[in-house]
Amino acid sequence: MRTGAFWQENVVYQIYPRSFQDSNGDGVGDLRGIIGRLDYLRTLGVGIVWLSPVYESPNDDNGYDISDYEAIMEQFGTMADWEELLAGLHVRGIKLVMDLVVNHSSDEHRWFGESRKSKDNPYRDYYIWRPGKPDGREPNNWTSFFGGSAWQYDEATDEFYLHLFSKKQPDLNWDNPKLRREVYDMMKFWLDKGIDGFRMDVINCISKADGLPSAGEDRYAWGGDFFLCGPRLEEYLKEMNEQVLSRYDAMTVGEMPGVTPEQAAAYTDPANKEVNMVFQFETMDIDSGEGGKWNVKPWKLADLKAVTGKWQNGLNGRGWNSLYLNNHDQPRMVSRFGNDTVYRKESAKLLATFLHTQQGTPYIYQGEEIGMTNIRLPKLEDYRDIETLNFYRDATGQWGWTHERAMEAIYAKGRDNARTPMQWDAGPQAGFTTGRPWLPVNPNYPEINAEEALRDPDSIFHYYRTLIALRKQHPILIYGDYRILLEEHEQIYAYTRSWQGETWLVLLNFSDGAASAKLPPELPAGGELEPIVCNYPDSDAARREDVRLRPYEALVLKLA
Ligand code: ISL
Repeated sequence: MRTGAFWQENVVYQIYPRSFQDSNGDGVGDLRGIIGRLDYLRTLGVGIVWLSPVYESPNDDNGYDISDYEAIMEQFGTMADWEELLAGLHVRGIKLVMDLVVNHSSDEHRWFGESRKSKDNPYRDYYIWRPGKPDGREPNNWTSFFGGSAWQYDEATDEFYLHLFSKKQPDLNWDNPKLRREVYDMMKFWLDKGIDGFRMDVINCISKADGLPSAGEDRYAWGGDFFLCGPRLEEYLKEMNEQVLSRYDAMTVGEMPGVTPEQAAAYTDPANKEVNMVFQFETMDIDSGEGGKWNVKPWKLADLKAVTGKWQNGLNGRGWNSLYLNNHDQPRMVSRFGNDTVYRKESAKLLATFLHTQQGTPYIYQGEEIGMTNIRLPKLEDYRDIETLNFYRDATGQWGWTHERAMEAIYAKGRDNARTPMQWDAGPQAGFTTGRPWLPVNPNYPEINAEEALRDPDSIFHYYRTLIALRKQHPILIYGDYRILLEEHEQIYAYTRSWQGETWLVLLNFSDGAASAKLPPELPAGGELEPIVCNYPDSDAARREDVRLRPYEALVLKLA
């Protein structure tokens, strides 16, 4: 395990530009909007910004469908605006990480326009084309992440192309060295402009199994076994590192659905020269039942402990964890893992404590730092997310779900929960736009907004500042070994962090009731407990062997 890298010692803040700040009244966030909010980020204390895609895109999937990798989306501004943003971040000591979306492009990318023209076009092999089965069916039975077949028939050449996401997101063919070269050149284009790294979208999907075999006998089936962490993934990551990343001081975080701790330990082991971190999905799956995310089941603290332990221990001493509980694809964490009504503040702070006291790099998703919550939009037509809309179609069609059941699933898991505009103040449209926002503002903005959070010394925002500053001062929070205590406790999540002879104790009451426990006697020697941080004003909750915690109380103590 390495130590001392900037991407280990800083906290990352994710900006979803469409929803962050609009500067020109068109209802869509933009680069100049972000530029106007840089001091807010500096006040928070984050050291790295991850910017979701700002490239030219027809926005079938809000910028994750890119039609020109080296141009800025007109709605967001110009390259000059982007350069000003980069400079504005750097002047404040904040690094910039861009989104790299190269498992697929947009179908409106020039490469795809060429590729679909003819079977002998020089760009044909930039994508994955196959003839249909003799009976006219798709080349295999894989379904896409967004529902339906992962293949789209194209008349011009009478073949199908593969799209693991929407049909406007054709998969790039990584087995083609020419395509890989194009991607590496594009990465250099941005690195040469001075960026500090990449967040790599579904990067573990780039190597598909030879022969693209069907997944079983069903008409359609999830084919993840044949494209998640596929046969040549590590080869391609190493090549990318050798050709591009090793020549810059850049960080990488690979988004990897389905990745295991064993795989991640290899991918993030510095000796292997692949990526610095991965985003795993096991934590995000603890409230998913049979058949995936939409089949919502209540999550259990035991599962959170088990998954967290697997990752904390699995990567310790070898690779490096990324720590997140929400992003632009996930519901708001306070609504999902906390309590967004009575104990919103307490539970948001508890979850923040949990994230910032594990080994790894914490990621904050915009609005998390003020405790933004999920939204319930009354009509399906109010939703914009392609995954949500496709789900509703399949659920109420093929699967026979009622409208009510589908809407409840959307309220719990839909991606637009995270995409409502950032709540800046109590003015019209929460200060996000002077126009009509592309997605409604959450009606709770008069109470939950950044201006109010800055004013209130007890706010979630100021608690995040404290945690971020603590992590900077105390390497034990960054590098310390994790060890769970009270494993069977149903309300309390307790663990220690140990580093260079010191031990800290983290106590988290994940319930809305009071909780108590006896601390195990085998805790490292020493009787005194010095409180470091607590989400309640007075922190006398713990004595040496007897712990009492109030609802959602979070307490970090130093064992002296
Ligand atoms: O959003 C999801 C919810 O569980 C996933 O299915 C998601 O699509 C997957 O995690 C991949 O996400 C990334 O790639 C997608 C894009 O829509 C997401 O916004 C992005 O984060 C395709 O580029």
